Amino acid sequence: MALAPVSAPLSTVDGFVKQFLQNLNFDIGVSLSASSRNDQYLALAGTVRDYLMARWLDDQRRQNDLQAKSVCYLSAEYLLGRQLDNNLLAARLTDIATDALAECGIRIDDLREMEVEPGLGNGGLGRLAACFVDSLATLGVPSIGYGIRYEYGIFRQTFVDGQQVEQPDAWLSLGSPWSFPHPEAAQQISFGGHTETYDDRGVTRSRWIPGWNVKAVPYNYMVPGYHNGRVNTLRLWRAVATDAFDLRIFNSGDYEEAVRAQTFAENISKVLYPEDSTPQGKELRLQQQYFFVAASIGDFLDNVLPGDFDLTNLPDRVIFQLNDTHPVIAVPELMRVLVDERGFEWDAAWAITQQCFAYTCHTLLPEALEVWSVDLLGRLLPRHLEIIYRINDDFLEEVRERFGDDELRIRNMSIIGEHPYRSVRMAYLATVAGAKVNGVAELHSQLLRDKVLHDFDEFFPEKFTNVTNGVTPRRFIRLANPTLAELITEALGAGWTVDLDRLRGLEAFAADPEFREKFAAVKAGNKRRLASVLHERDGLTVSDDHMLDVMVKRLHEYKRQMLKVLHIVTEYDKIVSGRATAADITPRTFIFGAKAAPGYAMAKRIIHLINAVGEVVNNDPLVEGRLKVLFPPNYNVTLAERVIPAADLSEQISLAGKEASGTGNMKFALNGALTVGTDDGANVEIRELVGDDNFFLFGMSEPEVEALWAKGYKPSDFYQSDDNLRSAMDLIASGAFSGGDRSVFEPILSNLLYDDRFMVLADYSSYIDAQARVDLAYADQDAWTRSAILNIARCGFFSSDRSIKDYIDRIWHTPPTL
Ligand code: 26W
Repeated sequence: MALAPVSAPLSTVDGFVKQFLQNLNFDIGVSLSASSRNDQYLALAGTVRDYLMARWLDDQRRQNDLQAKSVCYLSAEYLLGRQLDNNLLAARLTDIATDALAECGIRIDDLREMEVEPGLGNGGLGRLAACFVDSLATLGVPSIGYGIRYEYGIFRQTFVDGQQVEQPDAWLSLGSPWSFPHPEAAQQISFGGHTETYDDRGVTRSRWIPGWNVKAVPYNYMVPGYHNGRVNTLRLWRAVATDAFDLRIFNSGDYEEAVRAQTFAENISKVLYPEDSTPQGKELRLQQQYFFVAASIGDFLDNVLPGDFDLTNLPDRVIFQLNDTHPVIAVPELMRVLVDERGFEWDAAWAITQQCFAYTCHTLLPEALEVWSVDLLGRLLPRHLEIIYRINDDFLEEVRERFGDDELRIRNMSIIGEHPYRSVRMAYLATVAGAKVNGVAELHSQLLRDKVLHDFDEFFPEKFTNVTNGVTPRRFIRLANPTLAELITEALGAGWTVDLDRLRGLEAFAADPEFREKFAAVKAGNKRRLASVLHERDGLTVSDDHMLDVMVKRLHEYKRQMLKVLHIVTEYDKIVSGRATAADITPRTFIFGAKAAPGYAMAKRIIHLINAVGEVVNNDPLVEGRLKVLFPPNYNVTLAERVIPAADLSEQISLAGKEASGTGNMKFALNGALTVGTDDGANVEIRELVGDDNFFLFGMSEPEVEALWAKGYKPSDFYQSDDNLRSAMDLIASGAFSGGDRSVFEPILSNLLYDDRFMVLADYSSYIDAQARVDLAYADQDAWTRSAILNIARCGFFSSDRSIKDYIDRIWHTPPTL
């Protein structure tokens, strides 16, 4: 039976006011006059939630009835950003809510500011997962996102004397109106203990006798599709102590021990690991990984599938998409459930498992590929280790059959590595077990096949495919850039938000002077908006008449923030050395946003240097305010939504062959910034689409990088032979940015001169040339605007809707059920 249409009155201003006041009075327990902004925010969120609720329940029931094949997206990270505006937009409630609150004497903008974004991810991979759940709901694909409800998300970054200091992100402390805990649907998750064999009517079987367990409690988040009445579910797990465990200890009278045990259990979902490239091999992280995938698989089998389901047909009902290696322990977990708990023969279970997983790789850096020491894995998950060994034995047997006793090949392909210690290579396990393996941009997928997983590509070439990343146009155009969205709708009509290829229609408008003028006004408005945000948030000043040159992304040496620093110092150096006057320099504001992993010393030093350069350049009267370096702390999704629409120039300057895809690059292009970039990741595809005239390409290509390594790269040769470079580095070395202290940034400089793994010095002169072309192009504002519009018109391909359709066609085969 369909639910009563409780939502009907909510789609009127009067109905909305009533429900809002009702929530304020009865859920929050305050009168309007006594309510705080946070109370009002919570009541508003509750009202939006009420509106979506009927659809959500309806959807769950419909999906249940349909029994269609579902995607279970397994991701340790979801970098969601604020929910209020997104949910208002999806439900078409923005105007109604704005008016309703105005009737109550409340400015909705003030309430928007109350929301603390759930920062449950590090960077690109986590944000991609958030874009994907948005597209899955908008396209109407049966799907569940599974992950971890960290109590503390990515740290809040502050600067003290220019250096990064991390603060805990207590995002739940003022309430969490978007989620619903379901303690009754908890899963019990076990760890530790040992395995034993036993005789099952003449067959020897293994079983796991765990040492301890915790409860996984699901928190459900609504994921509304855009204007389609769909509401999908994101299910994030929280760890709590099991009752039995508690009781036993309480009864023994050891209160302290009971509290300790509880804390121990709850630690599992306490905090997001802030590393985003160098896995530390920490036990708690492996606990997190197993905790959430075991809960998710258990949930799907117990609660989503009907009770009498024959698991032989599991591949018809589900595909588990592994977002990088973080959830790969799901592979032996499904095998354990099938073999140990459901009585399947090994081969039958393996045949099922191999069809139920697919793996997305998000990196090319060898040090980012996760491995777990056999020691640790065997201690925490002894049965899983046995299963991994068996998978590996069977696999290597097949390799032998095909290639003979090629021991080198066998060693290279083994899921178990031996050096420097015995370990499980999670990427290899995922590749062997997965039906498909994909990279996240054309170049990246090619390099995976040619290099990182070359032997596997030879062994099963049909597994490998590409799905180029995408970003959701709902959040990154509609919400982030409402004036641009209006201009596009004015030009093209509605509909482009869910069919981004229609942006092509803007090509014709790029030639229209009136449209260009309107576009320029939109950009100028976005710059003013950013200026006011940065002023209020950080006391920073953005001048109206500067080019905004933006580099926002995690701080990592391969992304080469140092190349950007060297460009800035070169410009400054020209002025202080008298090689140029301020008047010769195109006025630019450089904006950085970047968090460094707390244990990544070099990255933190580079942050310090950026702040130090800003301090000097911004205050030197010789510069006459024509160069500004701004580094607002704590770059996050909320700030991204303000920075990206205001940008003129997007910095995508990683060493070719290192950035798997990038997704910031897409967001900037779709908001009409031009890119200065290397031939890396998805930059390659952006450039192909927008054309060379509308993209500033520089630097070595990936084959050129390889060739230079092969020949022998000597960074000091570049330092010696390039006067600008030498002078800029010497200026830093002189202590000019460190109060005369030459030691502060010395480690950065010697790293560049003697190590320079990411070839900053080799690409420097090409980068400086590209920036000169940028200046030249920017001098013709009208031509620049035309290029900006063409960037938007030609980048519709980068909608995450297209990515999801590619996943459906190439990997999932799960048609939408709209
Ligand atoms: C601690 C271990 C670890 C290692 C890698 C944690 C997280 C990672 C991620 C894979 C890092 C990441 O976010 N990768 C980025 O994924 C994006 C989405 O595909 C790509 O666009 C970026 O190029 C890639 O760096």
